[in-house]
Amino acid sequence: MQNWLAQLRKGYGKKLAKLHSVNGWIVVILTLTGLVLFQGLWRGILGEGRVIIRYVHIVVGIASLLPVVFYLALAAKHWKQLKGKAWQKANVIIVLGLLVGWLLSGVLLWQFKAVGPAWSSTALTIHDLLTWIGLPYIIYHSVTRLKWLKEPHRRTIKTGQQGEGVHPAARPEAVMSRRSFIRVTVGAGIAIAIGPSFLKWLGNQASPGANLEEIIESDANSLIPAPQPLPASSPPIGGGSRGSFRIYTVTPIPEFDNSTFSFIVDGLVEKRLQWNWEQFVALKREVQVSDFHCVTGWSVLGNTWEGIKLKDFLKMAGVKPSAKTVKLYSGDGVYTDSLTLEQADMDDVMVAVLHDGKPIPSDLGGPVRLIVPKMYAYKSVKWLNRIELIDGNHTGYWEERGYDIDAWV
Ligand SMILES: Nc1nc2c(c(=O)[nH]1)N[C@H]1C(S)=C(S)[C@@H](COP(=O)(O)O)O[C@H]1N2
Ligand SMILES: [Mo]
Repeated sequence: MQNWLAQLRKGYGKKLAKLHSVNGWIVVILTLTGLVLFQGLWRGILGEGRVIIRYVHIVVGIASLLPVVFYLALAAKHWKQLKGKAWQKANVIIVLGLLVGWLLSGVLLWQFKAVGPAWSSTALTIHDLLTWIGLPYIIYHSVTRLKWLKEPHRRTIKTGQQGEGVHPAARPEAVMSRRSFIRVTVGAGIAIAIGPSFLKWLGNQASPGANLEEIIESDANSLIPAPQPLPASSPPIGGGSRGSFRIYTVTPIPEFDNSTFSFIVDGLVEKRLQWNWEQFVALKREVQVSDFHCVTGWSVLGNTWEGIKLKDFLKMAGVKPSAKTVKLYSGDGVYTDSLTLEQADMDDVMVAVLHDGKPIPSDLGGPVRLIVPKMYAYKSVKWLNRIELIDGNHTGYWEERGYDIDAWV
């Protein structure tokens, strides 16, 4: 051990520089892959690529432990060297804190099945928060230290061009002011680029209710008449949902009106069924309260959903003995998923029309979405418009792209 440490400390300066650059590249990879995973926009574009990117993010994230451990071996010496340089010491602590925080919360997210939704949602909030703090910090740190900013002849371009006319004594001042000008510009640039998304994220955390209201206000569907909530829905017996939905879609968000909406049950059934909106909204509905969990770590708890049980649709249509699987289609024309007959028979699997007493807005899969509370939400098909009974298996959109077939929470 002693030998190993001594060995490591040889060529100390070079090692530290190497460590810094390896760590820098790790951060770049994690930033790029992390941003892609965070941005809902990339879901549809990348498809299967998203699962690979998630894998890279996890592997590189775990590998980021190595530079931390190597650094700790060199830390004592480095610390002595930083004597009196408070800012540089602070920088080291901030970067180490970020890396360790990201790593720990990341491991919880990676192991979401083992730790359960309560832990993974806390971990996701911490992972996001560290990113909102750490990303601007690291960008600032890197940009203000770029070589071309540090080279004296570049830094002093203005004073240099003015040539002999400038009193030498004026130069250091000019250098300083240019330097702080760059820092302020970089800082402002980062704030402008990242600020709005950060404030939005912060707002969602602080008041998910206001966020939901905004989503409802921007509902692009126009279906008449609006579904009237049952007494259990309004006010919602669940007391109102807690947490905020992240809007996920793999296509542009579809919109529906009375002329484009239809709901079909077909395939291996005794009687094919089809409704238009006026007929569909007249179906007798029920109310349930349940939690909603996404595999990526976020949850919305205590949702009061109002709709029709999936098994009631199956009863109405009459399932033929040869049917094995319930295939579920989204009105976006792309997304599908499936349940076995046994799973579809669960009491809380619901074709939902209202959430907390209000029509489900287009962003959240309205006018009609599926809810499978006991499974991860990729089973909860948005814009549900067709239920087909089939005799084989069907691999859903995300399962096809690497998600676990076993979606049980
Ligand atoms: N049609 C469709 N349904 C979908 C998805 C989708 O991209 N398209 N994403 C699924 C996933 S992974 C989740 S977590 C939830 C998200 O629901 P929300 O966008 O209402 O928050 O919808 C599920 N159903
Ligand atoms: Mo999800």
